[in-house]
Amino acid sequence: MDRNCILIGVPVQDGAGRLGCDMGPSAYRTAGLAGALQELGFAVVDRGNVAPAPPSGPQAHANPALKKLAEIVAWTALLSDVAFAAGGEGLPIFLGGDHSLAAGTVSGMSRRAAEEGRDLFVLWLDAHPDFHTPDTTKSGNLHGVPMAYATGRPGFAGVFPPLAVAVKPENVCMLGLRSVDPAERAALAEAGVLVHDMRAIDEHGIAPLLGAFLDQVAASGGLLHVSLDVDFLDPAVAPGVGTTVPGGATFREAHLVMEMLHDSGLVRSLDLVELNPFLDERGRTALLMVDLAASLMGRRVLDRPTRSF
Ligand code: B3U
Ligand code: MN
Ligand code: MN
Repeated sequence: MDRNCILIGVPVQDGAGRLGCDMGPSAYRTAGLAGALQELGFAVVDRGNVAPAPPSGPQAHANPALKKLAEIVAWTALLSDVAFAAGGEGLPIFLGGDHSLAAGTVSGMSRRAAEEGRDLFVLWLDAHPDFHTPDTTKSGNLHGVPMAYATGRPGFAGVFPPLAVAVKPENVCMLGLRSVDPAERAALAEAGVLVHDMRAIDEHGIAPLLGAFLDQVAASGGLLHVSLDVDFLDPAVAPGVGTTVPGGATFREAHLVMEMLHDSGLVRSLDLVELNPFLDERGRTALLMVDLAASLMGRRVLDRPTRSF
């Protein structure tokens, strides 16, 4: 694991259905992310927040439901370049912001992997697959499309920035799904994405499912990007998110995932997304996300501070 950690604030909220994700980067800073990483021995640079140039006007599309298309296209173009560059300098942690930011971070990291002659693998920790295209989304919220974009699904040409290097769908593992729209279900099956929904986690336990994927990444010499959506977690432990879905990962399952990721030594970049501080309770979701990031970066369970609320 790279010892240089680069924090990049991405206050995008135009991809989500409600306001508030733009406060996410501040909440992670207030919850002490940089200090937690420094305690683990990382050199941490906080680059502050990034912002794209405002789009010159609305962008037309046949789907009238689409919201803020021009804005999300601008974020995607910017973040793809930012991720490509930062991925060559250290381990970037993208502080969201809504999940639309992953269209940029995953595509940028995929280009970075190709530059190194390797494949990008993506671990997608989310209640949702975010596998809509601009044509299939009914809500029109573009945080529902980033993985379809990054894997080169049809429907993005001439709408989103051209993709330099598509992620191979078989290199993507989605863990924790429990809210999948019919069009996404069909597209996931057609593309051949590895999907472990909550039922699979209940039946088999999260460790063997994740372990098999990590073995696959290691065997192929790939580079791993982790995208953690707050709603991967059960809303009982992580209420600070706009799209709560019951039946999510427990505190213990989430920490185990992070600890296994740390032990694998494979992680090259991380998204922390969908935190909505306006909906949080006394910062508990922000603090939990910081604790999970610290687990991923090597904090051991016995070193974890006890939190009370
Ligand atoms: N699939 C639904 C719901 C959703 C996706 N991502 C989030 N919610 N966070 C949609 O709107 O596309
Ligand atoms: Mn998501
Ligand atoms: Mn989600």
